[in-house]
Amino acid sequence: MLLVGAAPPPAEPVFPAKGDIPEKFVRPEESADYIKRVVEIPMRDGVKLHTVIVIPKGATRAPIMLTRTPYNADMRAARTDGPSMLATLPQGDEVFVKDGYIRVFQDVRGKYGSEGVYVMTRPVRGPLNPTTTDHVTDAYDTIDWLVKNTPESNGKVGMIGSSYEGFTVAMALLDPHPALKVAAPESPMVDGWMGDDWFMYGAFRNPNLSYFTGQTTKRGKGVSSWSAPDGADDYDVMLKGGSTGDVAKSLGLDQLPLWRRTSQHPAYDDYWQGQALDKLLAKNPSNVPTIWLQGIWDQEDMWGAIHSWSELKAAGKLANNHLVMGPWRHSGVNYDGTTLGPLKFEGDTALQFRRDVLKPFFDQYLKDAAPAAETPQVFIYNTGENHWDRFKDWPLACDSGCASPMTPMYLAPGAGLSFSKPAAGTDKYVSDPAKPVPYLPRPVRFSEGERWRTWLLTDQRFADGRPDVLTYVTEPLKEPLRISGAPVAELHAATTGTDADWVVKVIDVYPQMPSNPSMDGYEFPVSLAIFRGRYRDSFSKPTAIPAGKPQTYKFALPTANHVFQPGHRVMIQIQSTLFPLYDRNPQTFVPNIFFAKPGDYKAQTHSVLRGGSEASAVWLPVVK
Ligand code: PG9
Repeated sequence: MLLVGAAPPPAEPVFPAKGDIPEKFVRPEESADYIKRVVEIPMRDGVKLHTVIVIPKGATRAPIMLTRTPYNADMRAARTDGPSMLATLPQGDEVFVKDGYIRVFQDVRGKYGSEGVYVMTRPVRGPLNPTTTDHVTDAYDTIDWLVKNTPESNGKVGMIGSSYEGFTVAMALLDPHPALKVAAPESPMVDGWMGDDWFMYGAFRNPNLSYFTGQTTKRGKGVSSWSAPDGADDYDVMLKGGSTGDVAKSLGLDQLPLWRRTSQHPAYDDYWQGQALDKLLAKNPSNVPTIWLQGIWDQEDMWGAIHSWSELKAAGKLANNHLVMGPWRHSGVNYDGTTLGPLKFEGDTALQFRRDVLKPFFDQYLKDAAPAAETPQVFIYNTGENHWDRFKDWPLACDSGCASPMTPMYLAPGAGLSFSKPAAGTDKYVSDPAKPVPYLPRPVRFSEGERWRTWLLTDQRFADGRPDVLTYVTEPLKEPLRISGAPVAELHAATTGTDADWVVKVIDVYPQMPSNPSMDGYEFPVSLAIFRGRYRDSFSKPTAIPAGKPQTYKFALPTANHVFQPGHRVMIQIQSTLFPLYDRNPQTFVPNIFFAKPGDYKAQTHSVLRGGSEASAVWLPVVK
């Protein structure tokens, strides 16, 4: 508001005795188009949680959108420090801000401004949490307070958030407050062992060491532990560092309960199973309309959304649960979705989703008289044809209960691939933990944000010439080949060692692309996973691999909705490391790989069997 006829400020000497920075500066409320109310909301145990409520000026009967965060609520509600609510709140909120929503960010207990004890992704009350509070109760108490104390609201709350913030949304669904009318867990961290953040099928993600210190050395922003000197290659740093346990110790992580706990539970034991939120949700399904969403190339939480949705579907709760998978990196839904790595889309796919699907969905349940949104049951980007697909169900192909069965693509002689079972044979490679296959072309630096965010889309040509990577490829396709579901790797393989990791990648090999030469010959990873061999028979009870005896390793790769176009080729690559992203398997069975000794790391020959009765294949969810 323009102040007309304002009195001049008080007289000021030519030299300010206390300097030019006042003790406090308060922005006049009139200059902003919103009110920021900072409150400490009491939980049932008396602990107060720091909460920032941003209200459009003049709001009445406005819906509330709540995010509970370990990443600093004050900061989350202050993208810029300006007078406009649109600029103050995150990019992903814009469609809601433009329509008058009230936005709330809250620090989870024990982080930043909130009181209480912080426990990483605090488990639900029970065997893993003997206290009286968890994210279920804290969300409940917060919503209860908000609807009673925000007179500008209509008493209806939606929860939204990505990753850790998505985890807190999913937790709230275990016992939702009646005012929680809609939810969007975005890339929620749901199962830390199977594929979200900490591990993938038992292989540990080394950059977590830095996340552990960043999150748990201080109530506020923690220390960054990463030690690589400028210009160094984290590949070398991690290799010289020894086991992940050695590196953790050298960085001081022995002082952190989170590291001690994680390193004492390398297998999928009760500790991890008791936190698997997809299973907990299926046992206590809510009626809250929910959109589960994640990026197709989510480099951090590839497990949570799709598995939560699938478990809820299996529990008969399809009606109120929707699935969205966009062509995004981790949390990409909240940013610009026009490009990703080498891919260029038709328009901003993230904005399209937020504006055309998410916002109408939230409106339907949160606004007083909003029309019903036509929310697709399943909304998945087709990454080969470059458009959104709407489906009534998902996947389109699977082992049983789907429109199409899975189709095996067998490893064939001469580095080929075949839909029919070939004659028996073997391919071998030496996997040497002293020279692990990198996950990105070297030098690798964990601190390079853009490379981390797009590593899952990296051209795999850097790997396929290596002697420790098996590469199989089809002839150029004559017809389009569509896959809609999760590919399943079925390897029959032997090793001279007693443990091994297996990495399987499904790759789309581009032909010459005259109109897009940067994609000429690009080996584009459609879906890939790493699997720790000791867990082939049981995730909770690892066993040594009998040296020289073929074993079966069967595991699902991340979900894909992709069309391999005519002229493209399908490629499968098999290797045993994605270093230094994942910790090295010493290839000698030891009780706990975190603490393997230098002498345990041994080069071993791995043999992958083709054809005959032990025909290795990748089962593709082919849709005719
Ligand atoms: N992927 C991050 C995370 C979530 C939960 C636990 C640990 C890390 C995140 O982006 O929040």
